[in-house]
Amino acid sequence: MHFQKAKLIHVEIPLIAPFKTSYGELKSKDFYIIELMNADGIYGYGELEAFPLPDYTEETLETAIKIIKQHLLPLITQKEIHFPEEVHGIFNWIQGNEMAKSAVELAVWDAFAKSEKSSLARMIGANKDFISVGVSIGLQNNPNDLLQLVEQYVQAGYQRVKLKVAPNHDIQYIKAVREKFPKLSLMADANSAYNREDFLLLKELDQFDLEMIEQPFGTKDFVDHAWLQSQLKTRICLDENIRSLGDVRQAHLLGSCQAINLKLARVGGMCEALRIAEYCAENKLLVWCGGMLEAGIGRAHNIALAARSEFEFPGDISASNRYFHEDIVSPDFVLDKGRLRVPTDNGIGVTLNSDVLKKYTKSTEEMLLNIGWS
Ligand code: OSB
Ligand code: MG
Repeated sequence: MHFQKAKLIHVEIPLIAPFKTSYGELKSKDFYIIELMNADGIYGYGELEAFPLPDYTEETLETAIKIIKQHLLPLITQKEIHFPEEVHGIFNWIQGNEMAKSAVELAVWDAFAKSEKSSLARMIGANKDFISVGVSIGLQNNPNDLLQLVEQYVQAGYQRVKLKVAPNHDIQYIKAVREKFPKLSLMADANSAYNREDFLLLKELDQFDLEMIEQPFGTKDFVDHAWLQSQLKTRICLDENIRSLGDVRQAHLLGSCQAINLKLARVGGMCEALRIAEYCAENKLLVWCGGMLEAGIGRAHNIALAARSEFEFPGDISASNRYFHEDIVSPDFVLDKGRLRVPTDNGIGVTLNSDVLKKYTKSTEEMLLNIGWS
């Protein structure tokens, strides 16, 4: 496949409610859509999920878009691409920059699925028609506000609830939710807000029958996580630590966790994500699909991945209306008995909604590949 044209569309959609974590607060989803066109006029779409600030990982929207323009897009035009799996190898000499790589790689996957007249899900060997989904709730100002939100999402049918936690925003909140919802599939995500000195606090969290505690310690730490896992009966899940299959192997062999939050954007795209999912299944590590507050393009990619058989635990892949008043794709994703339907149309199975897109587009750049920027 020869790619001839790329378009970078900078979009910002307001979130229905601010999303607060131990890193800070997000009020909108600020992102880029990467549109590729090949010589047959087939389009492929990817979404750049890097955040404005280098807090969750070191990439930012600014650094990632620069890497995409200067290095990644020129690379995919230098030779014919026969399979989407080739892209990961072509990008391999570039260190890090997983979110930039993922945005471009996933656009290539979409284009290949469309040219083979297959849905992306079927193309990657995913057979589910529906996926079970959960919801991730940001830090709240008091336990009552949190209880109201949990109630609302449980009523809507979400099959699992994740609560963000941070020092002074933990025991009291988790306890309140657990008391009101004794049977709810519940978990906590700390976004690396704790360290070894907080052990007694984390030990206290062990009593609430949580599915797992996600990323309690630093984003590069495997050793203290292994020590903590040996002290707790609750599973530890790693998120920020996991940038490649190598990281998953290290975590597994050291005993740093029993579960992996797998995000396409954080591991550089589909090729690495599939390797990780297979490794987890072979090694009895629980693997599930995480989220980055994706808009419609990124959400569609996540759903294709989560439709594979390795993903039994409900992902952080909520319906469009959990995040936005209106999404940039049609159709948007609607909750159906706590599940989302896996699109069956070709490629990612959704199309850009040009009216909505126009409303939230900040800028557009077009690049004729091999020729330059216009
Ligand atoms: O830690 O999983 C996380 C959102 C942005 C950055 C990091 C995380 C999250 C979420 C939201 O938890 C998941 C989602 O609903 O997209
Ligand atoms: Mg997380």
